[in-house]
Amino acid sequence: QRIVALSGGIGGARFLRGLRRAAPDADITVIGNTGDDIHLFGLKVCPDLDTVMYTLGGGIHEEQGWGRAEETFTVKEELAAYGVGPAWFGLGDRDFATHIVRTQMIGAGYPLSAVTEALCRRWEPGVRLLPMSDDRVETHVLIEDGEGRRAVHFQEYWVRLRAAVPAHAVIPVGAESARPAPGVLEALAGADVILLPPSNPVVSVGTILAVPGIREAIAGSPAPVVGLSPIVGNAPVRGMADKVLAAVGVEATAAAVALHYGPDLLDGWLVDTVDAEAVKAVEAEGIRCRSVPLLMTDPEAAAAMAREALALAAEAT
Ligand code: GDP
Ligand code: FO1
Ligand code: CA
Repeated sequence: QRIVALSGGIGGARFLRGLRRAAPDADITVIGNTGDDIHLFGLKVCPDLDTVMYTLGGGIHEEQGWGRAEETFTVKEELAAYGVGPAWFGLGDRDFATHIVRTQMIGAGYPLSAVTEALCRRWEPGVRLLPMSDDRVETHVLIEDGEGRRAVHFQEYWVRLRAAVPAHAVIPVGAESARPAPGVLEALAGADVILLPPSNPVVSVGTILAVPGIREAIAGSPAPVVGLSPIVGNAPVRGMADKVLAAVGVEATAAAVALHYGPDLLDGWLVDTVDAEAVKAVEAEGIRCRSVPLLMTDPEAAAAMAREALALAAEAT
């Protein structure tokens, strides 16, 4: 069975760990969001690709959900001693090595897809991890603060400002001219099942879908497309999905997210048992919907969610 999943960081990565457990013999390709990528200290940082790679490779800081386990921050402290920032973004020593290798390879002319493959040779995530594109795409958020209305990098909005300022728009800068990375459209064309994990619908899945050709390939695929709600009980389980959904005019409910993706994209949708009342509204739009437990409290809970998603996909075939 060939499964293709789109993924952001934490929500996607934890789901994928469950999927690998639920379908150990499947051939899994992950299309990762690169709109969160940021250049710091001359280095290219890819938070979502790294979160997937570290989570599936056993190197993640489990409680935090991003970054490396057993991390230290000597380099960051030394940079701060030189007065070199930004101080608001926490890059650890172990993590720095990943960004150094990545930046060195990019400087030598390798595309991000080849670099990601090389980094994964160490981590052996058990899935094929592809960036959505080798071209630079950067999510910016139009905010309003003391300095007026301006666009900032997504990481500045989220990490420095903690999403505590009003967000008026989310712009995937460069997406319109980006091309899907090598292997992305081929994987979608050969998929038996396409999954949308409970990733952020705007700044993770939305950014991937904004790369011309990807949404079209998914909507046009004969394979069943099943998604899982990142919204449980009218709030994100963690993160700022409610804020960025509001910025694109979508309510933070499990049903509204399904309708935002739309019946042209989705064949099936899973909502949490606390959102059981959403099932009717989603099915009325022509999307099969079930309510099942959707909290990834441990890898087995994530595996149970993956089994439900695959069962719904089988029904939709
Ligand atoms: P990010 O890039 O690190 O923000 O990660 P993703 O975009 O992949 O996932 C973020 C989303 O995961 C958030 O909107 C959360 O609500 C969602 N999420 C996190 N943990 C859970 C969980 O246990 N269950 C569900 N249903 N969603 C979750
Ligand atoms: N998230 C934070 O809240 N604070 C940080 O200092 C931070 C550093 C960081 C470094 C590397 C990395 O891969 C991820 C990092 N994250 C940090 C997480 C990241 O900003 C976001 O959670 C995702 O990009 C959200 O989609
Ligand atoms: Ca992300």
